[in-house]
Amino acid sequence: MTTATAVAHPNIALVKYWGKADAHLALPATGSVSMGLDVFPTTTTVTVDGGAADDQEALGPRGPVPDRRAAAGRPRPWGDAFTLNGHVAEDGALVRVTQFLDLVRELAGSSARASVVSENSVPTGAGLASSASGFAALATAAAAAYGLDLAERDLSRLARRGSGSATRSIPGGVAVWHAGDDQGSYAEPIPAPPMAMVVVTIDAGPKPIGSREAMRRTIATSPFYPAWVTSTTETVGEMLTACAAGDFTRIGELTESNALRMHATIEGAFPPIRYLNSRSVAVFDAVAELRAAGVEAYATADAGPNVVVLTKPEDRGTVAAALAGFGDVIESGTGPGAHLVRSEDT
Ligand code: 2P0
Repeated sequence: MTTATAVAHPNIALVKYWGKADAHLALPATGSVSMGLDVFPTTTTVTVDGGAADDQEALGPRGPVPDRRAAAGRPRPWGDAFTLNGHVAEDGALVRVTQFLDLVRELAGSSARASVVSENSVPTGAGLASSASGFAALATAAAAAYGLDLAERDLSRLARRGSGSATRSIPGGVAVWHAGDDQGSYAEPIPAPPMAMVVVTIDAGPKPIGSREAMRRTIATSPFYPAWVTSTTETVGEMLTACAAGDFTRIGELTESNALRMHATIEGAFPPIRYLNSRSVAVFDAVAELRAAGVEAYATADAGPNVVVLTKPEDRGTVAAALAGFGDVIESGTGPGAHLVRSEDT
């Protein structure tokens, strides 16, 4: 058996990804730019059954293999196993992991099944990109466990197939995810000034509509979507220029503007989708007040009510103290890329 363990962190987009050009290949409609966090890591261990040439003939943790024809077209109950935060996953979550592992097996020329054990400290489903750290860690661990030696660029392309935002959690730090074709759509680190974030968790419960479905509805029904694609493409270029120049103020202004444009576009869907609630808006107001008082802080929010505030490392304590009344407040610096912490044949 081969076992590999990887750690990955979430990232928060400064310029958002919202909408796919190709759902099968997980190609985004636009580029995006993010900062990787150093909090909320996901640790994932993938163990591959080595010996069996045809894994479906092997005995697994769930017992002997049933008649494979009877299960044709259904998730393989004797196939991969996935445990998330101590709970055995079934149905949707297991299917998504199995489909991802199928891609890895295709690259590796393997038919061996795998056991995946993941500990995710992101509040799952709360709009804090749990799928980003989740699929970045899974891609890194699974590639190693199946014996693939992928360059960072190809690992980020692989992670992309699991979840779009996971592409950017492979390099970590400040990263750009390029729009493009399958070969050209990957993430890479970019130079940027020192930055920090303060995560204000207003609600850690599951969101009413997942981002994948919400993206589809936005594309299909929001009259603002074409303008989102045009303006975000421009904003990516402006953000890359601001990052290269070390212009924190410009980075912050572009970040807050792009987040509000994304939410406006989503709110334009029919039936409407609204992720921000009144407490989220109150945090945006408080951040504006901080700026008026001379503290450089800029708000952003993903597919949920929680607000993340971009600030300078020296101001993160001040910002966290000012926002403590709005919810759980966690400070983060710029985090590392996804990395292996263990890989061995047993
Ligand atoms: C982002 N979000 O750029 C944007 C901003 C949420 C709001 O990427 O369908 O879970 O798996 O590619 O990556 C969340 O969407 O979607 C996301 P899929 P994903 O971070």
